[in-house]
Amino acid sequence: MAFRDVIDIVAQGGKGGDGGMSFLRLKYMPKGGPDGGQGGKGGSVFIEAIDDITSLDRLIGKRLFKAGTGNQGEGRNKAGKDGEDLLIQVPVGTTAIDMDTGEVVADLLQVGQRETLAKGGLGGRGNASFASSTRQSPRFAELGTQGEKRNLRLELRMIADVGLVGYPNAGKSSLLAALSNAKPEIASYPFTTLSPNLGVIEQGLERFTMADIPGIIEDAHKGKGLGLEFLRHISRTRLLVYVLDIAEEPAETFKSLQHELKAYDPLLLERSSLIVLNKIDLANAPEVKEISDGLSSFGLPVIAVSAEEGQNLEHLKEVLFSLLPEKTALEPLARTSKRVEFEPIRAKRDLSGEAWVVTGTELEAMISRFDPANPDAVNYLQGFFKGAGVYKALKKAGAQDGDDVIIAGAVFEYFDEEKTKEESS
Ligand SMILES: Nc1nc2c(ncn2[C@@H]2O[C@H](COP(=O)(O)OP(=O)(O)OP(=O)(O)O)[C@@H](O)[C@H]2O)c(=O)[nH]1
Ligand SMILES: [Mg+2]
Repeated sequence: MAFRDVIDIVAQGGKGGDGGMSFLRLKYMPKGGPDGGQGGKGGSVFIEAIDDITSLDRLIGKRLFKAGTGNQGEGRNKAGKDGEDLLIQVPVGTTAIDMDTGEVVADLLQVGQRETLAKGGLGGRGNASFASSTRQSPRFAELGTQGEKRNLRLELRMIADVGLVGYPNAGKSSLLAALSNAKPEIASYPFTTLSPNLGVIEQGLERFTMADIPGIIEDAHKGKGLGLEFLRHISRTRLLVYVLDIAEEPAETFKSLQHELKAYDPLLLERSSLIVLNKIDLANAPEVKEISDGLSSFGLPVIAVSAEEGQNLEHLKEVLFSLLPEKTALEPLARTSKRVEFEPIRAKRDLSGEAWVVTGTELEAMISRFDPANPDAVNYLQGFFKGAGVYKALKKAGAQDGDDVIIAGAVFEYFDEEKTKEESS
């Protein structure tokens, strides 16, 4: 079975529908008023944590997750239909990181939690919205805006209450299988487990989850073996269990495991922990006692069990329940917010020196919402330019009547403010 815990996707909100361009047509009213309705909103892309999956496998093979486009506004002031939302379902413990800004867009810690990955575009206003006493038949409408588009990395950190760590072959999967409902693969060779397994352990009404991860070996932190990249999955467990094979130098192994964990994240050593000494069926009682006592010197509780023969497992279960620290709310990853730089209006000569370029955040956004080839729309925009201070800025910079003005890629002609006023009335 494939197991993916990191996957890159593109989330794209749907484009908003354009505003409708329509005029009321009645039998005895050939020249009815404008009645183009609002364009529909573009659909958004959401991510949601659900209960019954434990990997990102379902998303393999798909890269673009695009929500539906909003429909154009219709006549009779009828709004266009909104675009359909798109829902991406992932396991609890998934984070979504914006690859371009580094922003943590979503950190899903609970079943049912839902966050927006990419917002849909806005619908444009229909021509009915642009009617005024001086403009009774607007022959233009506002365009819908593009939806947000984000390059995202989805990353899963399993959120298990208890995490099992140990050398390959120590019996981690056997322990998980013996204690929980999980059915991981178990075999007598190292690196049987290639991806984490998650199980649920129940006692009366209480329950907790337990995960095993691939075996860790010496120098894992230098990239040896498989273990290290999977340590991420135990980074949020509340209790760590060191699983040691009684026949494989348990004390040395324990020290080596702690060394590797520390190299990955020193805080892991401060986590509530215990030692499970496994495979006690391979030794006699005095040997088990001697080794257990020796391990006690590390200052952690030591429970001796046989996962295979079921020895002392009920006791281990009780200890696990008693040691599990209170469930505290998980700390969500820091959310750095995306900064939108706001640029005021500025006019300057373009590189060729033959035209003027006017920039400004609000201004550029406004232009993208109208068709520059539609004279009525341009007329409307010119009214907006005036209010926003574009003419003032151009005049101050030295623009002359008839000069070309480029705003967000669209070309307009400059006329002195006073003349423009006469024209538009
Ligand atoms: N005798 C004995 N053998 C055991 C016990 N627990 C596990 N084993 C055996 O040890 C071997 C490894 O067990 P696994 O549970 O696959 O070990 P693991 O730690 O998950 O190993 P990796 O997935 O490779 O890291 C298997 O052959 C098991 O049958 C035990 O209590 N006693
Ligand atoms: Mg295993």
